[in-house]
Amino acid sequence: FLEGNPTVGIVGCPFSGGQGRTGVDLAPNKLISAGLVDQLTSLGWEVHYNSQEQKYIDIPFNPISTSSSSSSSSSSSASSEVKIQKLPDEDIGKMKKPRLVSAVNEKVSKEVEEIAKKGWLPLTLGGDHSLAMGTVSGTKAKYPDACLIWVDAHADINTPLSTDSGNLHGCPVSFLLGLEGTDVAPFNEWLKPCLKPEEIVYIGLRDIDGPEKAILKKHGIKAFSMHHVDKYGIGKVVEMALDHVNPDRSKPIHLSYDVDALDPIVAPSTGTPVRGGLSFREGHYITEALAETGCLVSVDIMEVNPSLLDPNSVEKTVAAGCSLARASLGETLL
Ligand code: 4U7
Ligand code: MN
Ligand code: MN
Ligand code: MN
Repeated sequence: FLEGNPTVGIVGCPFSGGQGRTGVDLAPNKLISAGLVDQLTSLGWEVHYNSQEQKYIDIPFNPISTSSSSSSSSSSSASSEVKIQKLPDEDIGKMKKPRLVSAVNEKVSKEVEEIAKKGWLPLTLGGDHSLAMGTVSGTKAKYPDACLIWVDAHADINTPLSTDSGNLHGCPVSFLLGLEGTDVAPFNEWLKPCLKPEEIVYIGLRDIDGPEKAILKKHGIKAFSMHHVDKYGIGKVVEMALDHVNPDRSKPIHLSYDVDALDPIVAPSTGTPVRGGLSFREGHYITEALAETGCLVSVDIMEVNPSLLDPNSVEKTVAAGCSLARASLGETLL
């Protein structure tokens, strides 16, 4: 599906507004500092940065604060592009930071669409997983028949009505599907339902809210939990997952990978760790097998949080993020 020489456009998204912990916004820079660009270049990819700034494509974010007090622009991040726009961002219903999450995702969607339309593979580095509203809708704009493989401990399918936490990183899938309660401003000003229930499959689930279970059941959404990984083994699970969303291996695939799918021993520095996760090899097998299909057109690596736990934990998690990205882009063991 890609065109010309294999080319990847890295979309760095230093964004944490979809959940309550800061630090997940530091991940793109950490992954890049760990050498990801050279690693992908060594695999034979042409790697694209923002052409002017000679760095990866870094979406300018506008933190919208609820406080109306004076703006002490904490320019601790290296980005010169971050504009501080102090607008009120009150909760809408249960949704926290809806305007910020919506505005950022609209930008991400356009960026991913633009990269995909060049025939390149967008590699989005989160940031929290609310960003998948943007990445998946951007991929779908270029490839309307793309299927979605969601690797996560969580289903991220809460709706604005079902969410308990109000954190939008737990809701992106419901917006993509257009479930009840998602046709709501400001999201509906740009995000149209673009995914059918039969076009998504989950791998790695083990922490699903009650209402989410009901939603999965109601819409007949295919999910392979850790129970299935134990029962069938990861090889069979990936095969069954592909048979469901991509039986002829003829459709483009978007992979949205939340590193909390991995066991916390493998990827400890993430905001919502859940024990009993994928081993290092199981986690990487998924990306290797998807790369082998030749159908991967867009990849997200989400929820690395370099500010959590000790330096050793951070290093492990960042290294896992890089190796998952490499394996997704075709790195093999032999
Ligand atoms: B992640 C949760 F309640 N379901 O909605 C929620 F358990 O992107 C967690 O997968 C969401 O890390 C986790 O807040 C979102 C919670
Ligand atoms: Mn998760
Ligand atoms: Mn997630
Ligand atoms: Mn998480």
